[in-house]
Amino acid sequence: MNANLDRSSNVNHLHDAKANSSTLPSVTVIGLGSMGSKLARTFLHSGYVTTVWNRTPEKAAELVGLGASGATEIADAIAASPLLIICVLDYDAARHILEPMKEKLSGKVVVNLTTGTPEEARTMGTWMRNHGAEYLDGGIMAVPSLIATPHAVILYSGSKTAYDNYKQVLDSLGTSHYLGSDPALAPLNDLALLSGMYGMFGGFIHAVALVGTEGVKALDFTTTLLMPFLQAMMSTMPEMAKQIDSGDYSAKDASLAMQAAHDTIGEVSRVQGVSPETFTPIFELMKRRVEDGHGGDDFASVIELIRKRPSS
Ligand code: FVH
Repeated sequence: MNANLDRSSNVNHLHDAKANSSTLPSVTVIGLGSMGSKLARTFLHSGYVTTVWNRTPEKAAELVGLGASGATEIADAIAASPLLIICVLDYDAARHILEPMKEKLSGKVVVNLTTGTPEEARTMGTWMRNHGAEYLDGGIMAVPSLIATPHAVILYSGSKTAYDNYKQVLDSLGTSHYLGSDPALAPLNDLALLSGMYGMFGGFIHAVALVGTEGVKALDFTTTLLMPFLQAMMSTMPEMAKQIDSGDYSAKDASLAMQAAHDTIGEVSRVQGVSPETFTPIFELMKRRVEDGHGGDDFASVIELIRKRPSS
């Protein structure tokens, strides 16, 4: 990937986009899978002149019917708008589409909403800058049906200028969060949020399986007991987060030694015929922390067994 810096044209274009607030900027959406199609429909609905392109052109037909311009060639799609939104399967697909177009990217703002790794985002950001484009990486924390509602949280990182200039356009998709200038931050936070979600879902299916052995209906248990309980437990998270930030884990209510004294959850699960395999990993970490002499700590100190501190 060759360097081809052309910052001046970027800056001019970005100033134009912000200055002329009475004219809505036009948008190109590249990738019309379930998510890309919904993004394009949202831009159209919000009044933006929208151009669309997809590897399989048939997927553009419905959007063209709704008023989008369907580009046959990717080069035409890129030329059509100052703002390019790309949302395809993965970064390999994004590179496959954009690499042959590198000479056409100068002066564009590229917002990549494809899911990827922090390293892929950083590499893509450098490549874009080297070709004169402003780059924002994005992580969509929502399914297509939530797009255009406040529940669609979308994380952005990369060019702050691009974010500030196109925030209004991006806000039409949901609730935007800008996380910083390093493009890696959006995918890192995206994956961290998903990890939190899967941890919670793992606990959910274990809990429901456990009470299900005695005929308790999943829905009753979930709405009446589990959700209120988890909400109460979630309210303790800021305190745990403070402990993690400060490194002071002194137990206030419930020590690790007390919590890890007996594997009652694992034992009862086995007696009831339920596999404890979603619960066991966290319990093993709690026990290890106690064995290492930190039984007087709160739960949050378990992070010391898995964390890597940022290099200063
Ligand atoms: N859908 C969702 O709920 C999630 C929510 C969170 C974020 N993701 C990410 O969004 C990216 C796109 O997801 P999608 O749901 O739109 O995915 P598909 O419906 O499978 O569409 C895939 C599009 O990618 C195109 N594509 C795939 N490979 C290539 C390639 N080699 N060259 C060019 N385009 C390619 C595909 O084109 P086609 O098959 O229609 O020709 C679709 O446009 C994704 O990163 C999610 O993780 C969505």
